[in-house]
Amino acid sequence: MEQTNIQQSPGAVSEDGPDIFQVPKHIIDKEHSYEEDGIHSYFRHSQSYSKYAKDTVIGGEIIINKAKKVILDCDPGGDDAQALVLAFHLAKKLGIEIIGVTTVAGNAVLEQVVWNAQMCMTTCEVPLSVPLLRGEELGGGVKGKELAEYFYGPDGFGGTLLEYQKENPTAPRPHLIEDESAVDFLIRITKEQPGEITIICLAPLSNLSVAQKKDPLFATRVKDLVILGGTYLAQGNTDYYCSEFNFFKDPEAAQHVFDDFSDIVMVPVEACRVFRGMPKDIVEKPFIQTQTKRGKLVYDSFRVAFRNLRNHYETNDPLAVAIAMMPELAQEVIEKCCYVEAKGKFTKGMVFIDWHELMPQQSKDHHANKNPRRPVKIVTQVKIMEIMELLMESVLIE
Ligand SMILES: [Ca+2]
Repeated sequence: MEQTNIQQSPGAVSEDGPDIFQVPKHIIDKEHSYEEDGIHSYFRHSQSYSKYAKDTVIGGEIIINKAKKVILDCDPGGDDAQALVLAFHLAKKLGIEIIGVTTVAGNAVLEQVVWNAQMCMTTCEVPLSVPLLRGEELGGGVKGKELAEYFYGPDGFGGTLLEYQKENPTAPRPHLIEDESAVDFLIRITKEQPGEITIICLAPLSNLSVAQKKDPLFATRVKDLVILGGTYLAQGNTDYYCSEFNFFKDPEAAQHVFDDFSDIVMVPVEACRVFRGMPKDIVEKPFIQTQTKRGKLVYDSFRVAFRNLRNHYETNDPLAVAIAMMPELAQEVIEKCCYVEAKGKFTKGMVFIDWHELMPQQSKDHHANKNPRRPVKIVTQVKIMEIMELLMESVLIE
């Protein structure tokens, strides 16, 4: 039996053998000591809340499934590019099957996002047998400058797409786009392979929400979701402060997904701020332009964001890929029931967490509660040095 080099609680081996990861009850935070110099005060503040969160870990082991078959739902996006490069690298390395790539508007308008995904897949030399599907426009009428143009550039990709289109006005589009919509693909493929597919969500959750509305049994056929998004400390990255970008852009979709899906791993934006606590020369390594095509893609797509971050690299999406494919990279996980606020002057897109477990939870008898809900596994800290090594590895391999 293949063994993972993680610390497991006694008696933690499940019938699924090596394909699970159980977070030890006693959180370990001794492997890495980051230099304190330069740590943003915001980051330190988050850590103090994180200590509070540790005290509220519910009893028993927390299990995160290791993905075997994956759909990448994305909105490239500079950090999506990094995430896709990492995903295709890890899939090949670990024998994980990538079933398809679905797109959704988010960092840029849908058509630009599809183009950017095509460029990522071509650069990663993804075989044409891996389908790319066009997804949904955002709910709520979010358009134009309300996307992330201010952060990643006018094409969501550091200007790379616009340059490519200008230099190659008649070139055929890279990688095929299926005629089937992302929503129809999600519904169909989960009927063909029920209970087998993990969806790694790197974007607003519009595709999942629309699929669930179209087919109310869709959620029951998805193995689990690993979502990059949301907040657990209400320390978001949008103008609404309490919400994270992906949830803010389509809060109704996020609410819908948290209402209907029962197996969710959430990597919230606060966990991604771990980059702020790292020495600049280390955090820059995977992003510095390398001689490989993948390295150039990552560098170019992120160059505007780099300037917006005051010449510092910080990325979100790759963390969800890493956790889905290598759950042992989770440093700290808590389990709490979560709800998403779709409206509110300050709370649009905010995740409400039932810290004291006062709301009804899903019990073994699913009919025991009128509003059953299973706890969400919230990854609050990751093993960032290992992830940095993987990010570096993913751009160095041609
Ligand atoms: Ca994204």
